[in-house]
Amino acid sequence: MVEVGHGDGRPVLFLSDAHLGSGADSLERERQLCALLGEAAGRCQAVFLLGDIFDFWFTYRHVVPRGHVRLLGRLAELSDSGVGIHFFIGNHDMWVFDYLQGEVGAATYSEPELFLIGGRRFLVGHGDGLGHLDKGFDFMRGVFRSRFNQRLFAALPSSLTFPIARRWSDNNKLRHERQDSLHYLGDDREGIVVYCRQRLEAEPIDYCVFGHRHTPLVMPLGEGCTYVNTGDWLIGRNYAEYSPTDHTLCLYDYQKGRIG
Ligand SMILES: [Mn+2]
Repeated sequence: MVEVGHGDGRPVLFLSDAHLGSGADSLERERQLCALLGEAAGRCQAVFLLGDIFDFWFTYRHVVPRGHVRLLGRLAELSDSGVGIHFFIGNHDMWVFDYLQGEVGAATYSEPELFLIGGRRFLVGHGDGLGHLDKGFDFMRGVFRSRFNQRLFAALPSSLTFPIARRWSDNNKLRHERQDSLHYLGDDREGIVVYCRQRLEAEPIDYCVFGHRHTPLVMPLGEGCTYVNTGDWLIGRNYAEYSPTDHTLCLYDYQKGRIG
């Protein structure tokens, strides 16, 4: 279990699925995200970025892909000012690898992880491939997470590989639309819920915080545990904020205020 923060009462932020690089308003979304993180710098002790922050990324040994410089700079500022950054790799930006660890000191995770924040136990992750309800997705995830395929990808010219990656990203989006999956699908069809309930049988957890579903949600899971989905920073401008002083975890929209 990873202990988070400085033991003080300052809040912790969670957000996911900005899919920067996707859509005509990407730069505007990036600026708004930087504004939120700028406010967080003086106010929060840690920020959790729960996956698919970038719509696509590939970390090369010697060169850096174009784009996202505002966010990368802001993350570096945050980290330098002492705010802990916890970065989860999503299914769109799984090839970030250790880039943010090295550049901005962000602790990076590729699987769900348990954290102790203000004395409460948090199970945190992106949320893709959990519950193993979609075998096709599981297979493709395995293909893209294979070290061999990653080395092959790195060795090929980006003019060839980036269009392939773009298609994988678009295919993921089509899958979302086809399944009309922006709505809660039911307890037995929500992979994150299936997974969290299994984890809850083995150990006590106070909060399960995930992204990936693009649907902001607060829901009791039983056993005193609350499931929070951070929605997105793509259609919404959603984030969750946990206050260790009064042990509340609330959902907000940066433009609309509190939503849950
Ligand atoms: Mn995702």
